[in-house]
Order: sequence, then C-alpha cells, then structure tokens
Amino acid sequence: MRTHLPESWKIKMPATLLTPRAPSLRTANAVEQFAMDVREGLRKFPKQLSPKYFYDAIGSALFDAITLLPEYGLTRADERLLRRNAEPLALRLTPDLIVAELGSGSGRKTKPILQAISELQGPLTYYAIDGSSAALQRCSHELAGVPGAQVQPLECFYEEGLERIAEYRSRRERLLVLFLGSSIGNFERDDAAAFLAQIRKHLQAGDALLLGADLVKPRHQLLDAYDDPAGVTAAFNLNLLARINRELEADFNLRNFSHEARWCASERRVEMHLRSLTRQAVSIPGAECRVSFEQGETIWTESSHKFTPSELSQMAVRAGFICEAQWIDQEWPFAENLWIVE
Ligand code: AVJ
Repeated sequence: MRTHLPESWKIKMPATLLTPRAPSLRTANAVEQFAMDVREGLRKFPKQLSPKYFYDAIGSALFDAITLLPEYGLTRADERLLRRNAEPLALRLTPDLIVAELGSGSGRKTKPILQAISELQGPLTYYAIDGSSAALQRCSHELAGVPGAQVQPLECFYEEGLERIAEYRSRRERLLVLFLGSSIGNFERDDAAAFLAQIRKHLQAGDALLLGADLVKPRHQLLDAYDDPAGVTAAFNLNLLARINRELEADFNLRNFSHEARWCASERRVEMHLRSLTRQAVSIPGAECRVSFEQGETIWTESSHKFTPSELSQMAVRAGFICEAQWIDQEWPFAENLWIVE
C-alpha cells in the first residue's frame, strides 16, 4: 500500500532563489491544501493522513519533546554521529563546497558539520531549505554564531530549492546536500528510491549527499520509541486531529481516539495509527465534509521505515551514487551515509 509523503518534495511555488511568495498568499494556499488532503485522505480505505501535517507549532514542540525521551534514541544517535565524524566527513569532501539541507529543522545537528567544513576550507554558504518559516528562523538563529558560515534560508519545497541552488551556483562550487534525521524513512521504499534519484539529477561530479537513516532494531525497542509510556508520541499523533479542529473547525473528540504503534516486519517499518474507540461521526466544515468511523476503525498517520546498512549501500548505487562512507552509532543503531557523485 502506498502512503502519502511524496507530494512533500514536489514543487509548491514558483519562487525565485531568495524571495518567497507573499506570506498571506502562502498561508491561504496552505490551508486550502490541508483541507483537500484531509478530505481525500479520510475518504480512502483505510483512512490516512499525511505525516507532514504533524508539524504545526504544537506538533513541532511535541516532536522536540520526543527527541528528549529516553525511549527515542534516533535524534541523539544522529547528533552523536555528526559530532564525532564532522572532521573525517569534511576531509573527504572537495574544496569550494556549498551546503544545502533538506528540512533544516532547528539546525542544531548541522552546526558541527558547518564548523568542520569552514575550518578546513574557509567561509561557506549554507542553504537551509524548509517549508516552515518558523523552522527557518530557528535554524538561522541557531547557526548565526558559526564563524565562516553564511546562512541562506529558502522557504520552499526540497526539489525546487535544490533546483535553484544547482542553477545559480558558480561552476567551481561543489554541493553537499544534507538529508538527516531519517526523514527518508517516511517515504514508501519505492518513493524513497525515486526521491534519491531526483536529488541525484540536480548534482554533478564531485557533489555529495549525506543521508541519515535509522536502522532496524529489536521490535520492543521500536515500539517503545513510538509508543512511549509518558504518552508524548500519543499526544504528537493525536495533535493531528486537534490541528484539524483548529484549522478546519472540525469537531474531533480526541478522547474518542487512541494512539497505536505497530511494527510491520515484512515492510520493516513502524506504523502509527489513530484508532476510533467508538462508532462516531465527525464534521469538518473547513474541508466541506463529514466523516464516519466504525468502532475500531483506524487512520494511518505515519510510516517510519527502518534500514539495514547493506540496503543503504544498494540504495546509493541504484540512485547513481558511490557510497563513500558509512558511520554507524553503536548505542542506537543509526547510519550516516556519505554518497558521492563521480
Ligand atoms: C522525524 C520522521 C524521523 O519517523 O521517527 C517521531 C517522526 N514520529 N515519533 C520518525 C516521529 C513519531 C520521525 N521522523
């Protein structure tokens, strides 16, 4: 079955490199798009909603809280690897590097990489590509103190940002693309392959991609990470319904739904669902629809695919890269993959 994510990297707006669309226009379109996706997703069977909508202000704060949970080791592993291997990474890259990050987030884990590169080659430009202006603001703030790194926020979808950067860079500049935090895990495996091939299309010889990917680990560990006993992940998942209430004036009663995490061994992924505890109907005026739920019926809200180290090397080759290095965290199996274009 196919989920929903790939639209997140398709082109959203005809922006020039550095001038995003007028905010009012963007906001109106974003709500319209949300309404359309909610209506379509809840018409499907099984019902589904895109994980890209988790990240409003509350959802982003809840995600930040998730990254602090002892059960959720993913972000700490990612940060550890980047901190420990920033120097060997910088040494493997060619001079005259510019850096572009897909989904900049807070920018915290990017800091050591930019530091290591600028220490080696001198000043560099860092393009942060993100659909959220709040994230871009936080990221610019976080990285403002890195000497030698000039932060350039790009508020657009990934592919458009990459296209612009590839188009406008000077001929001698080499590009390092960062796609961290195992965001790749949100794609269906085929869509992930297509996405990576798409990134490759914008790159030239000497360019590189650093891909962070969470690895397969024991089932109980994954279930604890995605269904923590304090209920933070449950709140993160349920907030999607709360957001529909807030932005589309819906009347979801959150107490009538429960959070569920499942490990699907055949697909090697954790799935998150919201289960309707009763037979109920919900109206969503902002999306011009009314939706009914059977007791026990679920909404599929996210898939987080997990990888094996060798699978990641194969993905590199299939997307047209050479796997230059792979760093694995021993405490929480997670892989940082450096792929280059020859
Ligand atoms: C940000 C997509 C990597 O899949 O682990 C955390 C999101 N979902 N807890 C992940 C998430 C539930 C996270 N990613």
